[in-house]
Amino acid sequence: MVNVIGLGYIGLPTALMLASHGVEVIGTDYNKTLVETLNAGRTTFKEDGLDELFEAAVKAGIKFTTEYQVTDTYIVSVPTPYDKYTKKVDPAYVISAVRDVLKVCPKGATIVIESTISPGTIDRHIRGVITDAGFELGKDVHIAHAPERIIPGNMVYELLHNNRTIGADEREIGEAIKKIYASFCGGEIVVTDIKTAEMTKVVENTFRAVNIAFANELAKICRHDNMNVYEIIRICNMHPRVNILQPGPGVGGHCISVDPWFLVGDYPGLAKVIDESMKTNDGMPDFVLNRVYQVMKKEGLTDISGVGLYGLTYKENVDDMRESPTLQLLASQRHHLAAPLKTYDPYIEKDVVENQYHDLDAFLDAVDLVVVMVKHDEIINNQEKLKGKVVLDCHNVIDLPGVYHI
Ligand code: SAJ
Repeated sequence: MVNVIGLGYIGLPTALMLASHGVEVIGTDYNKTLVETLNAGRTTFKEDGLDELFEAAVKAGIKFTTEYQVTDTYIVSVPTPYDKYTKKVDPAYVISAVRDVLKVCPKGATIVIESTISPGTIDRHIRGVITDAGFELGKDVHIAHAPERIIPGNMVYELLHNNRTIGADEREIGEAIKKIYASFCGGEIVVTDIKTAEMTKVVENTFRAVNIAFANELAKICRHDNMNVYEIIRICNMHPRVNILQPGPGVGGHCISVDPWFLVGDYPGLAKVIDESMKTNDGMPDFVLNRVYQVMKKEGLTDISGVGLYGLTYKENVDDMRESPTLQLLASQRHHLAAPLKTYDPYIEKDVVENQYHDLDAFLDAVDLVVVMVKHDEIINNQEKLKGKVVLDCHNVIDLPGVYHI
């Protein structure tokens, strides 16, 4: 039996996937309300295919509880925030989950850490917790790292098809864990050592962050000298060895806007390109705000309360707002303006900010200038509703005459 610890964005789909592919699974989370919701037959966030997967897993017998189980395999999938000052990973949740596992696990058990951690985290923070509790590593308890790589918005597909990496001290343990993941994962599963597995995960997200920062910097250069960044990137990407990502209003989510900082925090003075890239991406919401003022001036608009931000989530077609560029923009404009800008997002039903609308038409009626912060399908499919509005399209998805870009 596998005990999945942490039933959030990654732990829940992973537990469901295992259960619906014949592995006996119990999911544990210390959040009582979350466990109650799952036991009442409801999922806790929106994701394509998640409800169907949930149904299949429940049919297969998955259980949810707040209790840690006595078993031979644990998969720990708890948050790993970063410390905003030191830029280092904060392993507190992982440490406390491992401590709790050690209270119940039998001898010979394997603890798999799925949470993203910076290279050396297991050496520095986890091995000591295990030995301090009186367990001999590699004998009483085995440790492995199996970082997830799925993308929100396409999680179910990517769980089934992505390649995976498993880091372990002993080959046999790596192979045993590989077998468990291979129950559902059709991709290649590479077994390596723990530090390599830790580093590869962080490097993948850093690669994407640096590439997006490059695109954002190009957008700034092109804006400065009146060139079309989208056309330039499109043509450059026709070269067989060039693949530039897209500029945007900023980088959000809990991965690409966070993980690269681990390298900056751990290797200050070495991770220079990464440091600059993160600053470039973090500066994009302010760049958008400046662009809003430029557009207003050009259009003769004087009332900032007529500006509306379309989209609150960190990217399209998800309901996750962590580190969202729109929230970053609202936080930075708070100091300049009396009232926050108007916002609307079809995926956010709860009131999370002031001046938030819950209906697209009502939102559009209330504003003169629409800033497309998130390219949800809703706005792409309803772009005729933007006719007559001034539009600042931060993603180059609106095909109407006179649209402004970042
Ligand atoms: N973004 C751009 N330009 C682009 C692509 C994305 O500005 O061309 C922005 C998005 O709007 C968003 C942010 O970047 O704000 C991040 O979105 P994303 O879709 O690139 O990635 P995430 O954070 O949803 O998921 C990433 C994925 N990592 C990689 O693609 C290398 C995913 O595979 C990881 O599993 C996930 O991080 C994670 O959990 O680490």
